This record gives sequence, structure tokens and C-alpha cells, in this order.
Amino acid sequence: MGFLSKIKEGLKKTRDSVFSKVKNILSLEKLDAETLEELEELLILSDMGVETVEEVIERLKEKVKEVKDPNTALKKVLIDILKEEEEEKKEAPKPYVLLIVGVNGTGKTTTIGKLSRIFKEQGKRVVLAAADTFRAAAVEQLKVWSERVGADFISQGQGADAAAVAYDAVMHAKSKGKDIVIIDTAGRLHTRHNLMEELKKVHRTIGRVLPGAPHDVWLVIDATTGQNGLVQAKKFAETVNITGIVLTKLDGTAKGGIVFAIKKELKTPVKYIGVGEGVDDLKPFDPEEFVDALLATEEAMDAEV
Ligand SMILES: Nc1nc2c(ncn2[C@@H]2O[C@H](COP(=O)(O)OP(=O)(O)OP(=O)(O)O)[C@@H](O)[C@H]2O)c(=O)[nH]1
Ligand SMILES: [Mg+2]
Repeated sequence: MGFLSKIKEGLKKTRDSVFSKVKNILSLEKLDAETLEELEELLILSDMGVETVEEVIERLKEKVKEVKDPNTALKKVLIDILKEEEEEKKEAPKPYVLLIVGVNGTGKTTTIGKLSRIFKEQGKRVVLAAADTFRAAAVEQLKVWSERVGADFISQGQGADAAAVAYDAVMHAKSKGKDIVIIDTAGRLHTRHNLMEELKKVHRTIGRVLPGAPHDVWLVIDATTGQNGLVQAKKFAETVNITGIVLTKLDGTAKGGIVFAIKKELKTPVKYIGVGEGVDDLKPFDPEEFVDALLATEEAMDAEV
């Protein structure tokens, strides 16, 4: 199945329960107050957040003056909301160190496996650090991924000091000339103070071995937790500087509208989206592709498969 179809398939629940209805309304009805209200209710169901929905509606009213077809207007509005300022392309530091954080079970370790696959395909040499030292199974799970994708694996087993493992991994990458270090961390409730302190320590330690590192800290959010994901994100952001979001399990929820809320409320870019459990089910986030997939028609999808 093609790249786009996979995203479309992953967003099926959100599309079926919200966006296909939105499309129908917009193609059948006049864009009057009543229609807008119906639209508002639907969008809220997608977990877009009240504030963002209001903005969508306001912008849509303006947009239809210029673009006559309401569906096209909506599409443009949704893309505009998600679009990022173009980032300046800087040369990647070597090794580039990426710290992955998030609450339990959001998909951190799986995402690291999938990311490693993507980086390997770009010809990068990847090191994985098992800094989730709480459970033996966590170390083992990352090891399996490292073997599967062909990445170096650095661990000190269960119970080790997480910061020490991270330290080892960065040292290893420096001395062996590796390109990328990805650090897996224990799932932590954002409400657990000592765990959040441990995260700070990991962060600080990496910075000592390699000034400027970690170069990115990505927070993994499980889309099925909806608005609660935003609460987690705000708490994590109080501890470490979050530079990107990975939104997983979009395939398992009708609340894919959360992407808009994240963009609007967190002002942190969504980097990747997870649309399934398989190794190829992590996709770079692209606003146009995403909105396209939300508003796709089933006939168009059938034609593509
Ligand atoms: N359907 C679906 N499942 C996913 C996705 N990403 C991860 N998962 C599943 O979510 C479950 C938890 O994933 P993990 O990667 O172990 O999560 P974690 O954040 O590392 O968990 P802890 O280490 O316990 O905090 C696994 O069964 C994954 O296969 C996704 O995009 N879609
Ligand atoms: Mg894990």
C-alpha cells in the first residue's frame, strides 16, 4: 500500500466519525448559522479543542468569501492552522542526540524502533540507548528493535542509572563516529516528582558529554488519550525543553483532531505520526497530507489501493 494510503487508512476512524460528515454537510447545505453550529459540534468531537474549533469557524467564514466551495475553503483553513514556519536547514550535529520522553505506554520504544528504521534508510548509523532501566522487559524490547533494524545497542541492564546509560551511548557514538543516538526513557507519570528529576539528570548528563546535546527532546503522546495528552505535554515541558511531538496510535482513535489542538496550544511541532504497530507505520507529519487524508473520500481511497 502506498505511503499516502497508509496515512488515510490510519485516519479512518477520525474520518468516519467526523470529517466525512463535515464534508457532507458542507457539500449539501448552505453555510448559514445553523450549518456552522453543526460543524462546530462535529469538530469538537474530534478533540480539536474548543478554542481551535472557534478559530476554524471564524477563518472558514472569511475563506468562503474568497474560495467559493466550502469544502475547499475548509481544507485550506485546516492546512493553514497546521503549517509550520519553514525551519532553516542547519547541518545536523554529529552525533545528533535525540531524547525520547513520555508517559507509560504511549509508544516510545516502538517509535524509537520505527525511527531507527527511517534513519537507517537514510544511511545513518544509529545507536540506541536503553535508559529505561526500570523493567528488564524494557531493555529487552529495545534490544530486539536494535537487532531488527541494525542499530548499535547500549545498555547496563535493569536497575542501572539511566543517566549513566545515556552517557555511555553518547560516548560510544562519539568514539565510533556514529551519526545518531536515540535515548529511550522509562514511561513516567508527569505527576511523579522523582522520575521527572531523573529525566532532568539524564538531560544534564548528556549535555556534559556533548555540549548542545540532546539536540532534540521529543514527547510521545498517545492520540487515544485525547485532551489528556495536552495536560501531559504541559507538565513535561516544565521539566525539559520539548522540541517536538510524536503522536502515536492515530489509527486507534476517532479523535485525530487532537493534532490541531497540539499545534495551537503547545506551539510545538508534530514531527511524526504513528498509524499502526508495524515498523513502517511511522510517518513524517505533513500538514497537507494529513488534511488530505482527513478529507479523503472512500472512492478515492479504493482507486488508490
Ligand atoms: N495501533 C498502534 N499501536 C501503537 C502505535 N505506536 C505504538 N503502539 C503500541 O503501543 C504499545 C506500547 O508501545 P511501547 O513502545 O512499548 O510504549 P512505551 O511508551 O515504550 O511504554 P513504556 O516503556 O511502558 O512506558 C505497543 O503494543 C505498541 O505496539 C501506533 O502508532 N499505532
Ligand atoms: Mg518503552
